[in-house]
Amino acid sequence: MSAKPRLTYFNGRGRMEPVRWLLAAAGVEFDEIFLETKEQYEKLNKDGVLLFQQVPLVEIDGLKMVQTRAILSYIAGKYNLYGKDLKERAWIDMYVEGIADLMQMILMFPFSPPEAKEKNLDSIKERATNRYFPVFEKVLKQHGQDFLVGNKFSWADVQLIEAILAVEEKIPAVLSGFPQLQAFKIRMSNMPTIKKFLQPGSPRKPPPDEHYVETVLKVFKK
Ligand code: IBG
Repeated sequence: MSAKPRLTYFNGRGRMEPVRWLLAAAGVEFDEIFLETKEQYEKLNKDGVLLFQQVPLVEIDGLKMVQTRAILSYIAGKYNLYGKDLKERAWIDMYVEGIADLMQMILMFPFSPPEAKEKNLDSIKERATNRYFPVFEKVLKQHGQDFLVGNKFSWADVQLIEAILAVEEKIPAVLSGFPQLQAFKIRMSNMPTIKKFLQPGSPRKPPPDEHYVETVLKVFKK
């Protein structure tokens, strides 16, 4: 049996959360090291572990991987969540990148100043409702299948359920005009690996709080 992947990041969502989601959805257990201090981060750099002096870091199959997209596509390929051919892979990539653009707004939200929060929340709602969610509502309606691509569970499904739940946390009624996405959410939440990840005690991280924001700022303070 090969060793569990080892994830190094903050004890919070940030850029590592989609990696946690994808591993969990694939049914893969992992270990985590949490960055709490500047010294830990400096030591990783001194030891030459971080290719671009950045986390997330994922140690898997003897690789020390950085760059979130590279990490995710490696995991998607390894666990057969990346389509059956190049064209399916292209669709998965397009969906995943679109969702990542929406998630970028959510990632940055906890770091925005209090006076910008309302405007940023409105932007998230506007983009989710008018740009991103309609795409997935339409594709699910058109093909009538359970999953986004190739009638098979993929990385795109995992990213979408993560995004739906993250947007709903901020804007509870956001799915009201999207019946296909409501059904998709229920289907995905009932998949055994995802169901487990959504239960208390799983490695899924809670919404960002002040401690998380302070830790990130402290660790990267120049
Ligand atoms: N392209 C890289 C990736 O996708 O992995 C970017 C990685 C990145 O920005 N890492 C940050 C880092 O290590 C931590 S996540 N910074 C140190 C440096 O010197 O660049 C920071 C982040 C959070 C939340 I937390 C939202 C957006 C970024």
